[in-house]
This record gives sequence, structure tokens and C-alpha cells, in this order.
Amino acid sequence: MTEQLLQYLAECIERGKVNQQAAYPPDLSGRPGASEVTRELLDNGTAPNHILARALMVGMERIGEKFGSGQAFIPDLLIASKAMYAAMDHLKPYFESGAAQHKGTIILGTVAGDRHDIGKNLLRMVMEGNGWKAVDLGTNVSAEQFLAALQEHPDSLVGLSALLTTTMLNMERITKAIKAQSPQTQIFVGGAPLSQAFNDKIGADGYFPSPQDLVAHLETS
Ligand code: B12
Repeated sequence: MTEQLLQYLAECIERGKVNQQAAYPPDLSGRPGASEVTRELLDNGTAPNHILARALMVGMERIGEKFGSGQAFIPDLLIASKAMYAAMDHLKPYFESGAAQHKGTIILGTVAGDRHDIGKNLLRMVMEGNGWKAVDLGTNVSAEQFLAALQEHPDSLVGLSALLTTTMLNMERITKAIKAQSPQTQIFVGGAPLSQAFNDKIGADGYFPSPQDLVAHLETS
């Protein structure tokens, strides 16, 4: 049953079925959408991380692949994002629930030229849920904006997100600008096209495929 719901939730994300009321896509009219199915899975005791990895990310990957091969277009990505956010609204309280202690501050943002914010927002939720204060600079963030935030919060970590191969170059520029001014600041990077090799090349302090992996690293270092 859980497996079927996860599969259906991945379909809701991929095809942009936001909630039961949503008329789109027409063949799913009247059926539950991403919002209701996520709620049901949580109420059945399915772990939020499991829902994220086994359904939400799967749906986003699939629509991304279709887009990459010309079978889907920008409006399809936008409606999939809307469904993703409808699901994330239910996960948010679970990710944020542990925010009692203050372990430090992380300045985070999606780098200049890049408007993808879903991964960055997940990073914020998970960090806050694990006791970190997040200073979220949003998307399309320049090196100057990161440096200004660091002046205000000098002992912070920095988390950079990039989803485009083109904006990975800006991630390199931003990392170098921060390290030039503040060599001791730890910079962590993430986003679908990244790798540890890229992290090493640009002189950042760690690539993590998910925010949970970054948290695990910080707990042990
Ligand atoms: C949704 C989406 C969009 C939406 C974004 C909506 C939004 N509010 O974010 C819209 C429609 C706006 C969009 C626009 C574009 N997109 Co787009 N998009 C996607 C899609 C389908 C999903 C991205 C996503 O949200 N995934 C879900 C989240 C949760 O995953 P994530 O961001 O990777 O984050 C996870 C991890 O990476 C990690 N993480 C992320 N950041 C960080 C940071 C740190 C520090 C850590 C530790 C972890 C971490 O944590 C998250 C959870 O595990 C991807 C396909 C894909 N597979 O990624 C294409 C994709 C990224 N887009 C692509 C393209 C080409 C574009 C456009 C250029 C299209 C165009 N012609 O205009 C524009 C660019 C606009 C811009 N300037 O940014 C390409 C990029 C190709 C490339 N090689 O660069 C992709 C790969 C699609 C494809 N297959 O071609 N897009």
C-alpha cells in the first residue's frame, strides 16, 4: 500500500497534480494530488526522508529527464514545482521540528544566474530542523551579497546551491571571492550537477548530495 502511494505521489509530482481540487491533468481529475497523498503517507507513519527520496525526488527527476529530451516544457516544470511545494508544505513541520538548540549560523543561497530554489529551500528546512540558524539570501545571489551577509554574520558557514552547468561557474567565482576575503569560512556546495571533484576543483569545503548528508558531516566534524 505504502509502495503504491509512493509511486502515485511520484506521478503526481511528475505530472503536476497539485491537490484533489486541481483540474490538471484532466485524466487525474477528482483524484487525490501531491498534497493529500503526502499527508496520507505521513499519517501512515512513512518517514519524511523516505517520502522525499522515494517519491518527490523521483517525480522531479522524471520531469527533468522529459524536459531534457524535449518531451516536456517550462510550464510542465513549473506545475511539477507547484506540486513539489504542495508536498513540501506537509514535510516542513517534520524537518523543522528539532530547532531547539542553536548550533551556529549558515548563510545560504542559490548562486547568481540561477533561479532554482526547491533544493535550497529544503536545505534551509533541514538545517533549521537540526538547530542551525539559516540566513537565506534567496536565488540569483551574487558574491557581493554573500560577502555582505558574512560581514553581518562573520562566524557563519556558507551553503551554495546550483542546478545549471552554466551557474556552476558562478559558484566557483563566489567560492573564490569568499575565500579571498575570509579564508577560514567553510563553504559547502550542493545541487544536482555537482560532485566532490567539482568541490575540490573550486576550493570549497565539501559537496553533499543532500542536506541530511551535510548535517551528518557537521555532527561528526
Ligand atoms: C523544477 C525545475 C525548474 C523550475 C524551477 C522552479 C523552482 N522554483 O525552483 C523552472 C521552470 C523555473 C526551471 C527553469 C530552468 N531550468 Co530547470 N529544472 C527543474 C528540474 C525539473 C527540477 C529541479 C528541482 O527542483 N529538483 C528537486 C530538488 C529538491 O533537487 P535539487 O535542487 O537537486 O536539490 C537536492 C540536492 O541537490 C541537494 N542540494 C541542493 N542544493 C544544495 C546545497 C547544499 C549546500 C547541499 C548540502 C545540498 C543541496 O538537496 C536537495 C535535496 O536532496 C531540473 C531537473 C533535475 N533533475 O534537477 C531541471 C533542470 C535543472 N533545469 C534545466 C534548465 C536547462 C532550465 C532552464 C535553463 C530552462 C530554460 N530554457 O529556460 C531554466 C533556468 C532558469 C534559471 N535561470 O535558473 C536543466 C539544467 C541542464 C544543465 N545541464 O544545466 C535541468 C537539469 C533539466 C534538464 N534535464 O535539462 N527549472
